[in-house]
Amino acid sequence: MGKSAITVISVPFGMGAGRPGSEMGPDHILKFGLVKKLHQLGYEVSYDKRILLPEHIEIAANISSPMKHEAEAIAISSVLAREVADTVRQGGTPLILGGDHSISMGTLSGLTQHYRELGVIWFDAHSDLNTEATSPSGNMHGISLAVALGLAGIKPQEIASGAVPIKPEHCVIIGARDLDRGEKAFIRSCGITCFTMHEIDRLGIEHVVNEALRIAGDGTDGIHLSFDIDSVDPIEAPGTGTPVRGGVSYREAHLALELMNESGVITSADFVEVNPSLDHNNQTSKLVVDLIGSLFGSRIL
Ligand code: 5AB
Ligand code: MN
Ligand code: MN
Ligand code: MN
Repeated sequence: MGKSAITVISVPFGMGAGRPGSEMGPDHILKFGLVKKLHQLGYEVSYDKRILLPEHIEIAANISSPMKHEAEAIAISSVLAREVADTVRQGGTPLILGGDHSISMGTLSGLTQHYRELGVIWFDAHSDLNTEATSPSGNMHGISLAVALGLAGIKPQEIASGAVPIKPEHCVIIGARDLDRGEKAFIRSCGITCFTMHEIDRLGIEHVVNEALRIAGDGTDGIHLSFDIDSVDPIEAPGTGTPVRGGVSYREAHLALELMNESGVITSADFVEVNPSLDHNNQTSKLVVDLIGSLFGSRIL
């Protein structure tokens, strides 16, 4: 990432997840020294933006939808999309702190107003490619990537009028190890690249990340990193609502983000799914601060 100003956007929203707590994520990540770290790395940082649910939302969104809190997730995402689009227009680098992963519907709908051919790296134990028809849980954080790709009933244009869908060939998932049946079918048929834990084990994280950067950068005008903390092994990141064993290690996660920094092609990021109420001694919030540091150029030596 270049040394442009970073605009941190807090999104204390957790209604898209199956259990409460991720709405406390942004305040914890800020409390454990994120701004200081970014300042030390030489960035100008603004961090006073907080996205809250509008008082009146159109609950009428879709009365027959099987999804829980759909209207709320769409409403918060619409506000976030506007803020992200404004940030990009003003030349800032958006760094969004969640919140559950449903908020990335807003991040991506904001970004595509500017980046019409956006590449996306989705770092996650899951693929978040369910639709209203395939979701086993009804939780909005499990359909956000499908929405961004235009594969779900909710369309990016409903979240922000100028938004366009992400193209599947510009989208790379890294770290997957818990995929539902409908998600597997989508991945096989629609042209998304998915590096599961199996590929990380076999090829190594360096190769996987370099490939991801190549694919997400091929014919695109920007690359967004969507980092779900449940990609990291629960031994290192217990503070998350949908932990899955067998995740990327502490060093693999750092190396991945260091490589993304070195590449200089990442244009925005969101870090989501930190749930402080499930954390052990705040280790997950602290880990996220350090991981964001790596993405923005922190080095051991
Ligand atoms: B997360 C599950 N696939 O749809 C579903 O944490 C889990 O944003 C989704 O990746 C996990 O409910 C969503 C079973
Ligand atoms: Mn996710
Ligand atoms: Mn996940
Ligand atoms: Mn999760």
